[in-house]
Amino acid sequence: MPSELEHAMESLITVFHRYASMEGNSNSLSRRELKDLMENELSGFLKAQKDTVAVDRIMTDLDANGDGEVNFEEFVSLVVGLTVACEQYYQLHLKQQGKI
Ligand SMILES: [Ca+2]
Ligand SMILES: [Ca+2]
Repeated sequence: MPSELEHAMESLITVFHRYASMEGNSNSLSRRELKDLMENELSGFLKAQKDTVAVDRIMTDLDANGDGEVNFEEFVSLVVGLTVACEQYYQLHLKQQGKI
């Protein structure tokens, strides 16, 4: 049975490929696939990002190799960035509760 962390890594891979295989290249996210993924899988964390302009900006930011698509490596940098932001928020929350 996979550990909690291994399970999280597996989920990242599964979710990425579920959306990446919807159209075109099945190993990368098109603009529309990225938009669907963000709307369905990151709606709690990205409430303010639902407009198309924000999706376009995120797409451009993520597309490190400039091919107009987001591959797994580029996608992971989004998840890492969000996770770091969440962890900072989590620390702040603990501090406010006087736990650290
Ligand atoms: Ca695709
Ligand atoms: Ca790319």
